[in-house]
Amino acid sequence: MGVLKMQQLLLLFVLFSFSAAFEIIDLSTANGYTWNAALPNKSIQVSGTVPGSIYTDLEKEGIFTGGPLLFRFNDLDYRWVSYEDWDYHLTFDVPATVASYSAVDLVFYGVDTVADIQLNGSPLGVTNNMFVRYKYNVKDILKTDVPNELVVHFKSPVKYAQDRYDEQAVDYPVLPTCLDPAYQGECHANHIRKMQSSFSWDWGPAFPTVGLWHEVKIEAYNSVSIRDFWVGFERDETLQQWKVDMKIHCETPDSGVDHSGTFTVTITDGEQVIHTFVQETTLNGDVNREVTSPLFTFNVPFTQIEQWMPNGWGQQKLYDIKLEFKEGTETVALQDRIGFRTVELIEDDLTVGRSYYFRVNGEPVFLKGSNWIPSAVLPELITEEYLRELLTASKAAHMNAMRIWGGGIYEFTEFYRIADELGILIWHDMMYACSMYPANDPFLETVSTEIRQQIRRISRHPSVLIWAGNNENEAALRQNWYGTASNFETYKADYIKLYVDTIKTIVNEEDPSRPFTVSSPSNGKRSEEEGYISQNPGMEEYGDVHYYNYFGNMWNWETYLKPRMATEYGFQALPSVHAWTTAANPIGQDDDWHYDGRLLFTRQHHPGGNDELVLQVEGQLGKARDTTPEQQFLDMIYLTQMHQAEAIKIESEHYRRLQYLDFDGLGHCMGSLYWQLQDIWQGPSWASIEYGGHWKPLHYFATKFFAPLSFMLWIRDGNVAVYPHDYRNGADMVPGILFIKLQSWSQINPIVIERIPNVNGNSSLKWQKPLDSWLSDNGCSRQTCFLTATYEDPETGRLLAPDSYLYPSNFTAVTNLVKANVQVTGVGEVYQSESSWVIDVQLSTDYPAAFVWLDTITDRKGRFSDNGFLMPTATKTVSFLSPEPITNSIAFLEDLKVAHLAEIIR
Ligand code: BMA
Repeated sequence: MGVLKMQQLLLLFVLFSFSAAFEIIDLSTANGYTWNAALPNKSIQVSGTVPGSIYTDLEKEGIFTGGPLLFRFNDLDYRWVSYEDWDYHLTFDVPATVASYSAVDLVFYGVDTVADIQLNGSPLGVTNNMFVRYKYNVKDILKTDVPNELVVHFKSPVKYAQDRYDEQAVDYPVLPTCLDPAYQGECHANHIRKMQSSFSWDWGPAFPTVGLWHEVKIEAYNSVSIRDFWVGFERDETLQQWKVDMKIHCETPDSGVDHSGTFTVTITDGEQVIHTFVQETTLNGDVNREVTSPLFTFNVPFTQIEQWMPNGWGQQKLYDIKLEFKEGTETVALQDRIGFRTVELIEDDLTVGRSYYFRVNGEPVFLKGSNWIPSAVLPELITEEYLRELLTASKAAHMNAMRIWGGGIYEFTEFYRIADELGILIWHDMMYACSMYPANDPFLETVSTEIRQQIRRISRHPSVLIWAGNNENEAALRQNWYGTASNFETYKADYIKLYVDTIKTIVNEEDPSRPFTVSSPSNGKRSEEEGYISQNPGMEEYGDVHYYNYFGNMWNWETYLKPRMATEYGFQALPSVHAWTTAANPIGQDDDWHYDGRLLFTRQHHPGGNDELVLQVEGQLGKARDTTPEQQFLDMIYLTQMHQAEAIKIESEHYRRLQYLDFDGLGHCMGSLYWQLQDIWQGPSWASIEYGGHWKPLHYFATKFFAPLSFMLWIRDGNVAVYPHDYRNGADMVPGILFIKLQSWSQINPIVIERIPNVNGNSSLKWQKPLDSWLSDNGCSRQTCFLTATYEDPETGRLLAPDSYLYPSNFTAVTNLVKANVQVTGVGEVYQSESSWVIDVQLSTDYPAAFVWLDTITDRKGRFSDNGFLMPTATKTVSFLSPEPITNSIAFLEDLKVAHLAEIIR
C-alpha cells in the first residue's frame, strides 16, 4: 500500500469540495513550492517543508550529527532547537487570474504555534494557537506581476510559554511551576495553545517544534463558500422517521453584505438518492465574513435508512452528503459522509449514586477500548496509513471506543473518517490536560476560536460520542496536585471561566446533539451540582474514574474500584527488543541494555516507574534469572510486558463482569478504556501497541478480554466460578458446551474435566466449586494447579469464545512450575487471506507453559493470531499474519523464537 501523506489526501478532498467559483493555490512543498527555514541570523538555513516542522527539516538536511531524533539522548541533545526562533520563508508567484476575484485570502490551516506573519513586507497578524485556522485578507497585498515574499517568524515556544507564565505570575502563578524532573521536559506548556505533550509527558519526549503543520493556501473567490456543517439526528419512534437538523457554516467574500441563494442538501447511497432538501435563504453577511445558515430540518423515514452503529453492535453505514449553495449563476459545494445515529448519556438515579452510560440509537453500549495519544511527537510524521493501522488494530481487539486524550491534538480529519468507517466511538477531550490554565481575556479569546472551529470541523462525524472539557483538571484542582490549595477559589474561578463559561457554552451552542462533560474523570451531573469541582471527582457511584495503583496486588480483582465507567487505567511495560534496538547502541556498548542503565533511566518519565515495574514483576511473576545485565534487561522486557497484559486483563474482566453485578449499589459498569493504545517513542509506557506498530502482549490479550462473548473464571468468597458474559445482554450468546479443566503445572494431562452442556443465558453462574476443598480433593493446591475454561461448539468442537484460565496464586508461590520444552515444530505453506500473507506455526510442549511468547528474530511487520498465551495442551497452532509477502517458509521458520515464563524466572 502506498504511503499517501494525509495532507495530500486532505488537499484532494478540499479541492474536490469547491467548485470553479474558486481558485485555490495550495502552497505545500509537495506542490513544488520551495520553502526554506532558517535561524533569524541565517547561521542555519535549510529547505523547509510545509506541512511540516523544524525538527524534521533540520534532520533531513543533516544538521543533527547525533543520529535520528529518537535515538538515545537526542531528545535532550537536540532541545536547543526549541529555544530558538525560526523563520519559514517562501517566494511564490500567483497567476494574474487570482487578482480578479473579489476575495483573496491567505489561509493557514495550522500554525505551530506562535508566529508573526508577513506578506510582501506587510504584517498580516500574529498567531498563538496551533489548533486555530488563521485567515488573512491579502487582496491588496498579494502581487500577480512579481514574486511574493511570505515570511512566518516563529518564536521559541519554550520561551513564549515561560514569558506568559512570568507575566501571569505577577498576579498569581498558573501552576504547575514545572513538570517533575523525571519528565526531562520543558515547563509551562499550559501557557501556550500547543500540543501539551510536545513539552514532554510521562510516556514521551519533549520536541517543542515549530512549523506549519497543516496546509497554507491562497483562496480566491467571488461567492459564498461552504466551510463546515453541523448535523444532528433525532429518532421519532411515533412517526418512524429520522429528524435531521442541520446548520451550514459559510464564509463570504465581503463584509456585511447579504447573500441570497438556494441551499440544496442531497443524501445519497451510492447512485441512489435518499433525500433532497432545498431551501431558499438569505445569508446575512457579518464583519468577519462568516455566516451560518438558519437551522434546517427535514425528515427521512426509517425505512430508507440503515442506521450507523459502533463496532460489534451493527453496521457502520455511511451515506454521501452533498451541500450546495447557488447564488445567481455560481454554485459552491461541499461533500462528505454522514451516519444516522443518536447518542445519549444516561445518568439515572440508582439506589446508590447514578448510572453513567451511553445509548447509541437507543441501545446501551458498553464502551470497550483504549486511550489515544498523538501517533507521533511531530505531527508531520503522522500518516493516514498509520492511523488506519492503529484503528484497525483496535477493531481487531473488538474495541468500539477510543478516548482522544486532552494532552494531544484535535486529530487529522482522516482519523475521524476511519473511526466512522470502523465504528470506533470517540470520547473527545478538548486539548487541556493535567494543569491549571490561564483564564485571562486573550487566552479565552483564542480558546473560543479554537473550540468553535474544531467543533465545526469534527462534529459531523458519527463516531464522535461525547465532548469533554479537559483531562483530570477537576481532580487536580480538588486534590491539590499542583499546590493550588492556598488559593483554591482563584483557581476555581478560572476553571469555571474556561471550561464552563467558555468551552461548555460554545460546545453546546455548536453541537447540541452530544453530551458534554467538563472533565474526565468527573462525577457527571453530580460534579455540576457541586459547582463543577466535586469533593471527590473520582467517586465510584458517579461518572467516570481514572484508576492507577502500582503498589497493590494488581492480579486480584478485589483490589480494584467498582466504578460506573473506567476511562483510564493501566500499567507500564518496556518496549520490545525491536523498538529498543532503534533507540539504543548495539548490545554490549555502553549500558543501554542494562535495566539500571542511563538510557532506560532517562526514558522512564514516570517518577519511580522502573522500581514499580520491578515490584510488580517480582510480586506476581518472580525475579528475572541471574545472568548478564543484558540478558536481564531482555528478561525484564518479557516480564514487564506479561505483567502488564495479565494485570490489565484482570482489571478489564473485572469491569466487564461489573456490567451486570451489583455490590451494595456499586457496579453497573458501562465502560473500560485502558490507558493507552499507542506509543510516541521507544520507552517504558502504558501502550498496548508500541512505537513502530508492534503489538505488545497486552494487545493480544485485549483481543480476548474485549471479545463479544467470554467465559471468565473467577474467585469470589472462596468459590471458583465461571461467569459467562456478553456485552450485549445475551445477544452474542450462542449455545455450546463448557469444559472446565483442572490441571497441575507438572503434567500435561488435566486432572479433572468438567463438561457442562446446554449452557445458555448471560451473566448467571454456570458452575461453581469451593476452591480450596475442590483443589485438595483432587490432589491440588493453589500453588500447584490452575484452571481453564473453554466454550465449544457441540458439533465441530470450535471455540465459541476465547479460552479462559485462572491462576489461583501468583507465580512466585507456584511450587511445581516445570521448565517445559516448548518448541516450534513446523510451519505450513504460506497462503493469502484478505490483505495478509498467512503462515501457520505448530508448537509443542511437554508440560503446561505460561505466557508463551512468539517473536521473530528479525524485525518483521505483522502479528500472530494469538500470543502470550497459556499452553496447557501438548500442541497448538497459531498463524502469523504479514502485510508483506512471505516468500520463504523455511527462512520464516528459522526466524522464529519462542519464550515462556519458567525459562525466564529464577
Ligand atoms: C493519566 C493520563 C495521562 C498519563 C497517564 C499515565 O494521568 O491522563 O496524563 O500519561 O495517566 O500516568
